[in-house]
Amino acid sequence: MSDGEILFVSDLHLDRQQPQRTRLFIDFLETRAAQARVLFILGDLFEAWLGDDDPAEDFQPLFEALQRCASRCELHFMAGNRDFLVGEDLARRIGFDILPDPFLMTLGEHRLALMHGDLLCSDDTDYLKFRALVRDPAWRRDFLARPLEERRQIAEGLRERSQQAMSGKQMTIMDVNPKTVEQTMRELGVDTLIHGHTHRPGLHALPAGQRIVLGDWQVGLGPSYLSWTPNGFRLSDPRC
Ligand SMILES: [Mn+2]
Repeated sequence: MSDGEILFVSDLHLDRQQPQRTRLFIDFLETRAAQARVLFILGDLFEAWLGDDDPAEDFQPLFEALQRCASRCELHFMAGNRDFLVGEDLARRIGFDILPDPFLMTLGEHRLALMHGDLLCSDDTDYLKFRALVRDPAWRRDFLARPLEERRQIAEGLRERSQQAMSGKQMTIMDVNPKTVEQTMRELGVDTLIHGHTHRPGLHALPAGQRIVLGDWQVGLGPSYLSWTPNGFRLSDPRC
């Protein structure tokens, strides 16, 4: 890849009930990201996405800002655990492509793996079972064939169950497993791993290289993003 700034964000959790958060991201797209050459959105752009046939009128200003962004720079999206139903229709509508998880790339002297991060939380076996189920093409087809309102109810039920399950889990279970991180980096042959999902932004030096964790977005805190220029990586998060 040639020179020019590359930005990485994740875990915006945009929600129709929280227009301020969407506004914050639109501002970021129109200001900070306007000069970037590439923008990666590494999952959980939406708090929930139930299918591309949802007209999502409330998100129209967001879609327009993303379209403007995609017309200026390369825009890439990777699904998170909350928006894994984003499909080719929305991708075409906005102008991004959908990356596999993990996605490998080279940046300067670095060999990178980009991930959402949920696969690294390997102590949470219940969640990984659920993930395998909902990522199955047959499950996806069946779910998307149901009326939108029914999908909403199913998703609501799933979310309640997941919140109950989470409240009984230790915090360490919901963080990455260090052995899984080491093993993943070794197997993929990378020196840099970039992911979100855990909402624990930070830079971690490891024997295999470095792990960079993107932060979640909160209205009171402001934008959280990672920037790469030929001078290196810079994590910009109000908590770091
Ligand atoms: Mn997530």
